Amino acid sequence: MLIKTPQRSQLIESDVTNESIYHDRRSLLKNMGFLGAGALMNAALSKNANAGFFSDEVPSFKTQPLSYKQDSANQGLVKTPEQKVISHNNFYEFGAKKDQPVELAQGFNVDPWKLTISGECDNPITLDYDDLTKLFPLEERIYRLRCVEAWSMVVPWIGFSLVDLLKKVAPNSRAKYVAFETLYDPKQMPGQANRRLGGGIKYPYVEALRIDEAMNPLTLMSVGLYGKTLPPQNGAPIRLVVPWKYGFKSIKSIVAIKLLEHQPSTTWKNLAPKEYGFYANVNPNHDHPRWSQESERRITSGGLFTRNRIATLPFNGYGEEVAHLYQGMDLSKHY
Ligand SMILES: Nc1nc2c(c(=O)[nH]1)N[C@H]1C(S)=C(S)[C@@H](COP(=O)(O)O)O[C@H]1N2
Ligand SMILES: [Mo]
Repeated sequence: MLIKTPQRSQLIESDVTNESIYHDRRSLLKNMGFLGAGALMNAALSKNANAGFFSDEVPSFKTQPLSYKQDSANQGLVKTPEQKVISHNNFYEFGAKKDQPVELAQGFNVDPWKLTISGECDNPITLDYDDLTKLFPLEERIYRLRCVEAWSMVVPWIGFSLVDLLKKVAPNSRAKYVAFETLYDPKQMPGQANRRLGGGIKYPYVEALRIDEAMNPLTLMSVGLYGKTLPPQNGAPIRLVVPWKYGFKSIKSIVAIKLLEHQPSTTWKNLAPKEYGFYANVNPNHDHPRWSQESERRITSGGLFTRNRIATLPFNGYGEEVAHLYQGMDLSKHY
């Protein structure tokens, strides 16, 4: 069924969301021929198309409470309200619109799950669903998350450092990169079955880090947020969180981690290499070709028209912990 989206609903959406950059990224996809009437049709069909930026829908997916050690250092950060964290998402496997994942991911099956860690290492392992929350003591990490689209949140993640997992598999001397892969299951992920709904991305979604970035203690394998296991729209049952890099590096619903000798291809860099680099370190001095990265819109408890533009910090404010990883590199070249 084809529905012609009235011009007006587009206006309402951009007014309400105030998210011109969101349209910018979609216009890239559109220019590349990926989005068209179909994507607008999806928007029109979406229950919340005109409900605004955040869904007030109560998600039906059942999360479980977790035991964890509180983040004592960062309790002073003003957190983005949970309802916003779980209803304003980028997870193109469940639709390229911000309010689609919370609607389309509620039936997602996370148990059983298999996560395989293999490649250039001495002890490859496969974890199942229970291992993800039981293998390591869990800690809360309250981190800023800066999307390349120039909005940001503060999220109380729960998880463990990736380095703990890497130590377990014992990388060998050829291991220079760590690659991550999201589940490929078009039956469960409608964006993988429908090219338009999925924003034209070639699936599975893949990401990677240099091994020293992966070993940095800030690099988190997250299994929860706000005290509970992750809801599917945020990447259940396990996702990466790399707080000094643009959000697209923080790959969701991971089924494979591979230690590699050579830098692998990664999803957004592959789609538009002039716009999205391999490193993707948050950098206010290197603009996206189509918009400035000098500032960001912090998503807070305020309403839709709250003034919440703040300056973007180099490495998203985590320079003390990570700037040394890039010493001697030209960050405008290695963006
Ligand atoms: N598999 C997968 N991982 C993904 C994405 C995606 O579309 N697919 N989007 C990324 C982007 S662009 C951002 S900003 C963050 C958003 O995480 P959140 O929805 O939990 O805030 O997830 C990242 N991880
Ligand atoms: Mo993002």
